[in-house]
Amino acid sequence: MKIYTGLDVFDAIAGGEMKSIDSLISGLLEEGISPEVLLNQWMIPAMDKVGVRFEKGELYVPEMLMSACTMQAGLKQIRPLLVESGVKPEGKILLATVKGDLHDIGKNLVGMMLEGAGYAIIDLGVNVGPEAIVEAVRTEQPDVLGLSALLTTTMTTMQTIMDQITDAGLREKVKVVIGGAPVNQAFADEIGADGFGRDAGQAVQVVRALMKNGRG
Ligand code: B1M
Repeated sequence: MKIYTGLDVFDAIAGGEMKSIDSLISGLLEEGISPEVLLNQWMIPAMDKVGVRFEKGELYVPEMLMSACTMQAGLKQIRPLLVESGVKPEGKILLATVKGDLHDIGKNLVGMMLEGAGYAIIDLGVNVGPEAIVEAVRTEQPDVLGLSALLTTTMTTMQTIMDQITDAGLREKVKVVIGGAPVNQAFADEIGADGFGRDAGQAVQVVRALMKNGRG
């Protein structure tokens, strides 16, 4: 009988092998490998490898998409385990990937980690325009708005969103945290966001710190 390891999960995601991911992950979980180890040591690095190969021209969009779908399937499986703390919400977080941008794996991870840290998540999805975001801030009254962008062409929409939130008179009512590969602290400062998360773990720390310092 073949013994599977985290490396098989890495290979399945990097190779876009949708069919094998469910049984691989459930087998490893049964063997006692923690969902955090699977995620941080094997699943995220696999997507990093996909990104590097895509950049080098070794992979094309359909292959990258197969890897992304495999990653999503794996995340779906470990999601309940990552969020099973089940305590009453520490606050409400509104999440969105900005207009023009369809990347949602990172945003979903951030949402999961925040959910695991005890926050209630409202996820508006991908390709969300500034108007819809402003409207959701108005109606949902979240403590924190989390924005994600993976493209250098879409990160600038974050500035538009900040401006429209201010114009709508809502800026004092919500903290804004941004993240995504092309975004950094300097950009967050430039657009006047309250925080920047380099990864999902840091996003939780930033949200916690902002909530501690009082709402809005
Ligand atoms: Co796209 N893509 N993609 N892609 N894709 C990138 C981003 C790219 C860097 C690849 C490359 O060239 N090396 C490149 C962007 C270049 C740039 O703008 N400078 C790129 C490109 C060019 C494109 C297309 C234009 C390709 C094309 O069509 N020619 C196209 C654009 C589509 C669109 O959005 N309009 C496109 C399409 C796609 C797919 C649909 C095939 C797929 C997305 C599927 C999906 O998300 N459902 C895809 C993928 C998978 C990638 C890569 C390979 C992986 C992204 C990912 O999921 N990473 C990516 C290369 C890379 O980043 N290495 C790439 C894993 C994820 C866990 O990390 O998303 O960074 P990440 O999230 C992290 C942090 O950034 C942070 O925490 C997360 C967890 O640790 N974070 C936050 C994210 N959001 C946060 C929010 C926070 C805080 C932290 O607070 C709220």
